[in-house]
Amino acid sequence: MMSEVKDFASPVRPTWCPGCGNFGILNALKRALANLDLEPHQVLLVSGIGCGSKLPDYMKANGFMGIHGRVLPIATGAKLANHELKVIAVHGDGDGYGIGGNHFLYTMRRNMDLVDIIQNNQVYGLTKGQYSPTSERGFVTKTSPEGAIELAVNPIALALAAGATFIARGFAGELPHLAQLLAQAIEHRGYALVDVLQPCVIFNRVNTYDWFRARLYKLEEEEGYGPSNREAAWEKAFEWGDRIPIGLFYQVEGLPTYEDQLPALRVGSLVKQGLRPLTPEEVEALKQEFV
Ligand SMILES: Cc1ncc(C[n+]2csc(CCOP(=O)(O)OP(=O)(O)O)c2C)c(N)n1
Ligand code: SF4
Repeated sequence: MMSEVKDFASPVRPTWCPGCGNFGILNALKRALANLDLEPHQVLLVSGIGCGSKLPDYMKANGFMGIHGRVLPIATGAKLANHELKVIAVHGDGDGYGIGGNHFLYTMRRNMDLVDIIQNNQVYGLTKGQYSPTSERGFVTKTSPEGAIELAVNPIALALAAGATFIARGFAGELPHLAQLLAQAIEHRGYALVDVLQPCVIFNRVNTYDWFRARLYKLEEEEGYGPSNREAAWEKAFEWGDRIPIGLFYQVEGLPTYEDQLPALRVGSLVKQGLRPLTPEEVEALKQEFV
């Protein structure tokens, strides 16, 4: 029997503000998983702390809500323990690109086989509206009345530079398109970034649904664009103004993942490897080696 969107429904009602872009991401993710005929027990959602990180509560699947910024180390550990799980990290731009920024770079370098969904609302939602790593320069908040000073992080360019093997950007207001991108990311073997433009209707009054709708276009509709050309992707990564691309920027298939190469996993994933206590002789041999 094929799985359905309702198989991923949770009885917990979201506490997100009405109109929050996270609803679109939640619905697109359920649709992507159902379209791939996956079942809740095959999926692990790992989140951190933030409005968006509440998502695992609102879906039926395995879930782990970690601490702010440490989503990718937890997702990595889970994947190494059981690489049959579809591991999906889901967290805000503050969590993923700010406090978790170094994990972001290192998970890409390793080509861990997991999906990294960033709920990119360009603001700290949960803590009530401070500017975030992706806030545009000059973005005014109560704690930055004269505007954000730093340059905004460019996740697509960072991902390209760090060697990510799947790099996409979606929009929370384009559900079928986002569901398709998420399905592609889940099917990709290796690290897959899906940066999702996610309007925060309370604390970001600049990057609204209307603001995005006036600017977004789809890469797949751009004549001559294909996701296998790194140089073309690099050029598109810097397009952020009157026109903003969404879709698959870049994908390279067939490269080995970290799990493929880790010697300890050659005989199978850790959950499949039997554990046994050391014999007294083995303990003695270890003592001789280290004492
Ligand atoms: C180590 C640590 N530092 C800071 C915080 C406070 N804090 C909680 S959520 C958050 C940022 C939320 O922004 P983002 O990650 O973009 O998620 P959003 O709420 O916008 O979905 C911060 C700074 C925390 N919980 N833990
Ligand atoms: S504060 Fe913003 S990100 Fe948080 S639930 Fe409300 S609209 Fe969504």
